[in-house]
Amino acid sequence: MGLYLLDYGAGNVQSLANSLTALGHSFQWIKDPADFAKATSLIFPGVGAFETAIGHLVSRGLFQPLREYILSGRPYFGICIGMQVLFESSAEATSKGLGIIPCPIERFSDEDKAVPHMGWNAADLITTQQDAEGVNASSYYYFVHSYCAKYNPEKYPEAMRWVHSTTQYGQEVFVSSVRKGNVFATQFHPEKSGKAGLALIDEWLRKPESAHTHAPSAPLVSRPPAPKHKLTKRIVACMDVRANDQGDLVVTKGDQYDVREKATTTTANTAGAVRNLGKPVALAAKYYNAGADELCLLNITSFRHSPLQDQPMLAVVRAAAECVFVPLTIGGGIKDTVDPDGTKRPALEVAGAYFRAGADKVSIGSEAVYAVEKLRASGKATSDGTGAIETIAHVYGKQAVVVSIDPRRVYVDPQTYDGPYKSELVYGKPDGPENERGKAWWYQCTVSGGRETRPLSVVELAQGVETLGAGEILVNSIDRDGTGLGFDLDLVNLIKKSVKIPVVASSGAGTAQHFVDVFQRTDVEAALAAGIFHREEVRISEVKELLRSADINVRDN
Ligand code: 1PR
Repeated sequence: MGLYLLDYGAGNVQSLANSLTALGHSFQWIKDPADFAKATSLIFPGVGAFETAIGHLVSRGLFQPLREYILSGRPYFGICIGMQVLFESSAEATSKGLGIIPCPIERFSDEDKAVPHMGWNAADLITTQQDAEGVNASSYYYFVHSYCAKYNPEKYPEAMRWVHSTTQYGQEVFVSSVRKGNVFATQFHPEKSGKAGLALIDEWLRKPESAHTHAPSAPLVSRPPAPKHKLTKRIVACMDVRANDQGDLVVTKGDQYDVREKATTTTANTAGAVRNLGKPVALAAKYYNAGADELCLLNITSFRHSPLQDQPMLAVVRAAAECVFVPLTIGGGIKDTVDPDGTKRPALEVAGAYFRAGADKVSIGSEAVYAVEKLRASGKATSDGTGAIETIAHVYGKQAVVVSIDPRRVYVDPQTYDGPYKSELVYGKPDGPENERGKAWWYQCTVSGGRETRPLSVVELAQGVETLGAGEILVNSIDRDGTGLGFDLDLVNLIKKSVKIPVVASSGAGTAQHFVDVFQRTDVEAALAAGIFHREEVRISEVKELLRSADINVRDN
């Protein structure tokens, strides 16, 4: 008897398990239908695609037992897809949901905003007359979804009696949590919502099970409470990871992607060595506690070997996920690989290993370039669906797939240039940096960490990966990497204006002001830095303090 977790085998449930362990709660896993009878309370952390979730529940004989458990009146806590399956259906899938809440799940409009809704937003209680269930209107919670239950009391009055909180994204108000009888479920991920989310999980678990069985229906209100917040801007701390010359995995940092110490800046015995800025797990924990909204671990030499053979990287992810309760993105080597013994490893299997280790998103670099080149060469509008982006997005949801772009500027003489990508040219300003004056440039894609340029522009790559199903784009810049000169705002704007999915600006941050600049002068949802955080030149709290003073919405720790 006791608390059980339901894992349908296609999502990062490890994060929830890590949260419960960190909070001191024991639990068991539902492994087959008979286990439901032993559960006196159940948490279903659903990550990924609705179709995949329903498909796995049905194929494992868990779908009906789940419905029977919920209808038995025992406490149920659903998370993300674990909330959406309570509804009748989803526009994301042909499969039906449990139909316990009589209304459909629909897709966000992307007319006025990026989709998926990815980041930290508030959850506004529909009434303060009821038990808040740990939902704190002044906290921020992590959302990552393209579909939602839209708040619509006129069309779905019975369903809206389940509403516990609503959230506004763009011009749309949707149901961010439901609570009625023995059911409590959140669209956001409390296990990835830092201290506020952990407090919510802990509150639900510390209550006696009898306290979770008779939650009253919500009042039907024509308009939900005025949202107090909007989506915050995200600050991402990035750790470029590789083995140093002694074979230890270290956090390194490139200077325009060159990670080796220069003779001029170090003592003779470290000249040429791989820069060592610390241990990955220790730095991940440090940045989580310092208020980073997301962490990114990039295995920058993974192109040399199969990441599944690279057990140290999986061990780093597993260890980091045990002490970090905000989203964790893992990049490097997410592609079809062949092990030294000839075993083929599809990208989906490589990604699955990282998700099971506790990653929330995987970042694809080189493979995305090749996939878009292949798509463009086919002359078709869509691919054959067998590539890394498509297969991972299909199983884990597009929000789990980030594409990391490694562009390098190609300078041309604007007076005489007659080459490709004229529409993407950026022109140097007379009062701009000396190396830009009188010149123009476009941005060329590279693979293998900038070691090889490819016949593809960043706009072609960005729009190509959006077509293939990527959920977010990480825009690096080889020219700005490690320079401290600030983000390449021309590059960031060029990409942000060419896609409808969220974009993360990266490379070049040197001061807190650079974060204000990128959020004031582009529409990116997030900004990433590495060197200034590793070298402790700027603290994350200082960045957020300056952003708040510029009236830019950011999450408190
Ligand atoms: O091609 O799918 O195996 O992925 C490889 C991944 O490793 C890609 O995401 C690629 O960007 C990254 N990578 C490869 N080589 C390097 C290198 O530095 N030699 N890291 C590298 C690139 C870019 C950012 C960096 C920001 C912020 N790093 O991650 O952290 O530029 O730096 P800053 O704030 O110090 O300026 P695949």
